[in-house]
Amino acid sequence: MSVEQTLVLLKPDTVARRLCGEILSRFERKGLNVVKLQMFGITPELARIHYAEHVGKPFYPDLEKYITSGSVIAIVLEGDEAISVVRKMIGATNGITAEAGTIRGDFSMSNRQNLVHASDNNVSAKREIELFFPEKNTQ
Ligand code: FUP
Repeated sequence: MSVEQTLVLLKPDTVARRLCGEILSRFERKGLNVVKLQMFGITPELARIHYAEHVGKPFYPDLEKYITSGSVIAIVLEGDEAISVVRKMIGATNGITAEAGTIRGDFSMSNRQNLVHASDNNVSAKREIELFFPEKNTQ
């Protein structure tokens, strides 16, 4: 068992629907620690870096429109096996098929407006934490 950090984004639909507290509280009640947190708007440039693997796919233009449509909250969560624990808690990409009891399964009916992003492995966690919380901006 190893202590890991993972990057979570509360996407614009979470902010618009006032579900930030609900979702953050699930992570805290589970036992994960919030180590960094910041609210800001994602620019199209940042969206293209964050979602690099999806740029060029048919759904990318709508994905970029959505993720840049309002404020997001970026959070670094830390805990034992945090990456897989958080992925399990958020559920499958599509809210319609996501298991009940997961965040997307309980609060989303969409394949795009699915409330949260979470890093899916060690490499993406490191990359995404550095992208949203660059060292030079932290103390
Ligand atoms: P996930 O890791 O569950 O967030 O899902 P992916 O990395 O596969 O996709 C990233 C985001 O692209 C999803 F959160 C929602 C969006 N998406 C679409 O808008 N349409 C699709 O057909 C698939 C994904």
